[in-house]
Amino acid sequence: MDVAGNYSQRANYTFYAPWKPGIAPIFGDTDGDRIPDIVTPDAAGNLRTLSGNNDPARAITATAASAPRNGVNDTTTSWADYQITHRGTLNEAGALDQLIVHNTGDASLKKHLYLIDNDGTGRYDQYTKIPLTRQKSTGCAVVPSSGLACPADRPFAIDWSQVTQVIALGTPDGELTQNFPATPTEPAQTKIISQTSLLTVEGGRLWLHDASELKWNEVNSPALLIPTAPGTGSWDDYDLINPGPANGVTKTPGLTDAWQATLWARNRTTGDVFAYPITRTADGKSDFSALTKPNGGRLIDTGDGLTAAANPRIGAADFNGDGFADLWAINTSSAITVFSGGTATATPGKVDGFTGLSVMGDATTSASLRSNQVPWQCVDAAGGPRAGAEISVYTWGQTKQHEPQMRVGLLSRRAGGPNPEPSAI
Ligand SMILES: [Ca+2]
Ligand SMILES: [Ca+2]
Repeated sequence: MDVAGNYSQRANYTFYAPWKPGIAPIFGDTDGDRIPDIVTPDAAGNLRTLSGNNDPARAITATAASAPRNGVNDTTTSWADYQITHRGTLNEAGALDQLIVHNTGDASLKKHLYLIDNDGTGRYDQYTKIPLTRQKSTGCAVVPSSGLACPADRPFAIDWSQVTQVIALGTPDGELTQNFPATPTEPAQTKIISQTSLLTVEGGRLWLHDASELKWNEVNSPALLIPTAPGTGSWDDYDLINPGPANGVTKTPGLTDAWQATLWARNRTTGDVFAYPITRTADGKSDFSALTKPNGGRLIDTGDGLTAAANPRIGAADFNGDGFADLWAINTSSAITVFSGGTATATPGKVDGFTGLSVMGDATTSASLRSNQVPWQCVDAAGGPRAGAEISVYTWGQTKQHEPQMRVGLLSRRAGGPNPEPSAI
């Protein structure tokens, strides 16, 4: 990031920096540089890891051929056929994110939900893919203020084939790290000790899959339905987003403060983004009431053209480390834009809207370069990313740059109130 707060994707070679014991891990980080990453397939089906100081030349972190396949004879399936999500781990020894991936097309592969372990250096093609066990029983999540009862009839497929979306939600109870003292064999270190839960959409409904309390790298049983209130729409019309804790700290008398995960969702048609905070009951249970109404979220972004058609890939993480989750989107030209999350009420960690946008670069192989001395100019492929494109210098605002407009200083419009002053963030 430059002095003006702009993100950029640098083309200089940065040598690889694995996670160091003693350095507090960051949720969303896959390679140990303490910056969250975007892990996404490129046009060739390789898996690429993109972050603020990423070197595009070495960004492939799993080859196309390493994607989960049915057998050695299948040479066509690649990471491009998978939905990919990450935030923390399904074990208690984590420092770097695991991936959870689900095939989007192949009928046989869709039956499996795979955990892809990080090799400790950010690569995802070194270890055996772990198929997560589908639960045999179901129940309901706690939704006390929704007025909804747990339906007796809870259709639940015998495998993962009905999953149309999956996110690593983060930890509903609150994300935690812990310092571990040195042992005779290991130095002192800080680890993530909270496990991520998974959230799936199946038949338009939300299912919560907590991490197993008995076995690492497994999901808990029963699977928990989050019932949908009648007349509030279908989750099929939204894309789930996992910002981690984005609603500030939860304070409950007699209980430890908690940074509970929040769900965001993008309306696929309008592009509006909504927040659905997970809260806590007086007796300490995670309360999912806000997730019972797809159309009842709190509007946190509108007017940015983030429709599914224009920006097929969307997600969130705190890229600049200011404690507020940021929103990222990749458009149909593979340009990555980041919107910085901020608060309108001076509440630490609670995201009410977004300011400006920054172009990180290109999600395939090219990169846009910007000087931190001349932040209003950049170098990029002329006419958009394509093989053999000439390189030109652009001033932000020219129509041929990937993202021609650049809004600065305003939180996005929010529901139910005026725009806050720019100084609010
Ligand atoms: Ca990283
Ligand atoms: Ca941020």
